[in-house]
Amino acid sequence: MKKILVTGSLGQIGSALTMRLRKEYGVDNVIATDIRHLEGSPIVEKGHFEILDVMDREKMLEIAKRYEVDTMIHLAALLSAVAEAKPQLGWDLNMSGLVNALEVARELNLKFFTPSSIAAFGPDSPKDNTPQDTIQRPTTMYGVTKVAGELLCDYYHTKFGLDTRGVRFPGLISYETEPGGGTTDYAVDIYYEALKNKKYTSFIGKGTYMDMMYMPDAVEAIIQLMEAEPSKLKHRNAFNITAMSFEPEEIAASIRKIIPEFTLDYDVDPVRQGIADSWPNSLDVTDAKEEWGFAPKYDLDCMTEDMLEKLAMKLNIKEKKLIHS
Ligand code: AKB
Repeated sequence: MKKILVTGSLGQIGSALTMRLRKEYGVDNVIATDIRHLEGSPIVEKGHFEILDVMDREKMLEIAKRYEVDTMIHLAALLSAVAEAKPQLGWDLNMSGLVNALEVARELNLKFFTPSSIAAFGPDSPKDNTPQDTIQRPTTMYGVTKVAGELLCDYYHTKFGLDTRGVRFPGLISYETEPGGGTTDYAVDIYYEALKNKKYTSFIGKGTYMDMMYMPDAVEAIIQLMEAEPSKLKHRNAFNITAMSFEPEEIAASIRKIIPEFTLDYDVDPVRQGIADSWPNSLDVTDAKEEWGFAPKYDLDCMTEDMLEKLAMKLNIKEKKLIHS
């Protein structure tokens, strides 16, 4: 990758990734785009930034040509709970946005990355240690767009020789930008509430295991996969990756190591619980390790410590065990 166009750069993955890419490849070599402008954001103010609605293929092509990019990282999409509430919009945005991005990539012969998700699996997939290659019959609109997206990216690779690559992200946990409308978002909200109110009411029920990963590992995984030697890749769209699998009581126990008075209760949201129940408990990541050396660094306790420390700074909250002398 030399010059990279990012769509959805103000979103949860985009805001962490854009800053990391600018550091790695140079500020002038990363073109951040988003449908909205965000006053005061370093993504907007500390590098190239363009307003782009991914439904507008002409403008996407014009920006890609003007900056002479060689790589497209297409992130703009609706997450699971929002796409379930607005399925037509979920299909339109997730699929038309992806087709536009792939077409621009085809015309300019760009390297291409777009994320898939654990949502690409469904209730018929094996629940534990879900294999890389297995049955994928998702029951959510988001999942349908993710499976279709994986197939489409593989199609552009085999039919047109485009260098498309992707991962199936688990729930991503980050402190920079809050996610919007995902099923795994409880695992982000819980840290905010632990610091602010020392208690959290979970919309995901006790005993529900889902795969998760801390954002710094997710960002490194994208860079590592995009820089991997193409001849080593037997798979392309998309690799299972995860760093941990936990249920609400386990993240609460991890938080209690730093905030002992933290309490957790439940008010389960049937829609998001239904989505979570249709997803795997844990993924098998052997192929990502073997084909491009996937190696996440953060486990649950390391992530909790870093997350609470960074969030406490951001929210200006002083927490005894987080104050290092
Ligand atoms: C969501 O919950 O929708 C996302 C995902 C797992 O893709 N975080």
